[in-house]
Amino acid sequence: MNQNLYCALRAAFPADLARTAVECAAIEGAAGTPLFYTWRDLDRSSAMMANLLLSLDLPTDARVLAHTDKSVEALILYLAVLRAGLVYVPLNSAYQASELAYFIGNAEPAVVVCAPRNFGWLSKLAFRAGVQHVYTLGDDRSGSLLQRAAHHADTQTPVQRAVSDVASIIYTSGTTGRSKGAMLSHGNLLANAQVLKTLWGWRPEDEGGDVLIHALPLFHVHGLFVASHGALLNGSKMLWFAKFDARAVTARLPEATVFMGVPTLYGRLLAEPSFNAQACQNMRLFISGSAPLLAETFRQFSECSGHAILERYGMSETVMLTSNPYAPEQERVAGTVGFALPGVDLRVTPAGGAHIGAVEVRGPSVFQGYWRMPEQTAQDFTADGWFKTGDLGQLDVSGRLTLIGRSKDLIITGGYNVYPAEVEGYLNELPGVDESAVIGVPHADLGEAVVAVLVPRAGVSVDALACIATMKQRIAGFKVPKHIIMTDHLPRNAMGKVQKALLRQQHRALFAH
Ligand code: MCA
Repeated sequence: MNQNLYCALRAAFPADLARTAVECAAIEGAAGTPLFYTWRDLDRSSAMMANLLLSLDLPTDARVLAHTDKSVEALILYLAVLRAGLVYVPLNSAYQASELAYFIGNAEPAVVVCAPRNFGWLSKLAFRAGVQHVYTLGDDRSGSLLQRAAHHADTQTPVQRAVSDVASIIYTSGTTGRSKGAMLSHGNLLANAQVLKTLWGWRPEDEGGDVLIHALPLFHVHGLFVASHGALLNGSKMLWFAKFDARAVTARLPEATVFMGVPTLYGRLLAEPSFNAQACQNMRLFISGSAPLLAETFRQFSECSGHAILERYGMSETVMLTSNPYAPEQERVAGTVGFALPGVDLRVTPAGGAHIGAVEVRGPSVFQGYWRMPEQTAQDFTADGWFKTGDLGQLDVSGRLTLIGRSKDLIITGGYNVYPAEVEGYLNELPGVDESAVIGVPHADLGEAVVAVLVPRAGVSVDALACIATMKQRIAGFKVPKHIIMTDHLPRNAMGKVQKALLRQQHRALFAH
């Protein structure tokens, strides 16, 4: 039996392929009228793109790297790579040349698909690295990928794939500063999508069906797998937003039933004057993840919308692991991430007798390892095969998990992971900088904001704003410190390790206003 994930998704398409699969919601002031894609469009277009990819005679595990703006065509490209049996490697569209150079060097893709505006520098970088094919894909249905695919047949039988064959590589930054490619298989993704479909009560058409508001980026697990697979595997329509806009999303809530977001999005909905219980009357489920949801946000949202947000927990390496209960009679407890999904084994291994310990997991959606990093992979699994998440947590007697912190140096800002070591590496290369420490401090909108404490070389003056401006030209904006504090030394413990907890404490009120 063909375990290609596309087969399972295609089997869930509605019988009437002429129905709308995706409706692009226009954001106020945006040009053009909303666009509609039918299920037949998804199937035909992904077949044409798959046939284009297959015409290139690529090796079976060839990687297709996508660095594009969010669009339905980018989603169709993902489906095409699945059905062509190749490996999809999505990258944050905010990444710049130095970051792309690393990813292309590490993933060694056979194909790169990029936004037309980046073709100049990115194609040079790609061809120099030995990439054979570079196509462009705009967010306005422009680009060479679509032009070339248009010449190919609109039917294609998904290439035979086994459960353990890699379907996608999701880069998740490493605490040592260099990203690691988490290899997720067709089986990993399908197992998780099937469990969530049941657990979150996705409704069949004859029970009213569902409409998902999709306002997340497509280059992470949350938007690409948890949200898109949820709708696709249920044959449900998506109301599609190229980027989150609280007012525009609120205006469409009355037509929808499910929304997934990071806590920042919930904070912004609460700040939107038109957002209220009436707008949410048709909704049945609001899900939050990717970053901790403040209990205060949970409470305010409940009061304002009449809905208790369902918080869940997952990782790029494991897809979803735990969820607060869906059933109304079971309590969703703010500040907790609920219970292990069916099929997921989860344990907390306390260190030194404390109740808090390292969260370790096993299960069908735990990844196949890090791309070309066997040692790192081995380090991140216990001898008895449990994956070490790097998160610290506490299980109560009922098995409900509360995440308490992280054993790794990580900042989650607006739902994006930022690893201080990577940012420190770039800061320390700036002229006049002796060393730096990057920390996360509380931020009302982003949850945590990236902040740097920087030590200039003796006798050298360094301008903080100039450092930020330079960093913005080198790395993705979300990683760039929102603020840089100059100091003459960094606090260190007896082992000489920078005391980041102390710095976080000292600067925790930086964005308090
Ligand atoms: C944008 N900026 C940010 C962030 N996003 N700064 C810090 N953190 C961020 N997350 C900066 C930009 O660099 C820019 O800076 C300015 O904000 C405006 O950029 P814009 O793109 O307009 O920002 P936005 O539209 O306000 O975006 C904020 C956002 C976005 C909507 C919260 O970050 C977002 O969609 N986050 C979701 C991320 C996500 O999907 N996470 C899932 C990964 P300047 O103006 O200075 O140039 S985690 C995951 O998948 C796991 C497995 C899980 O469990 O879900």
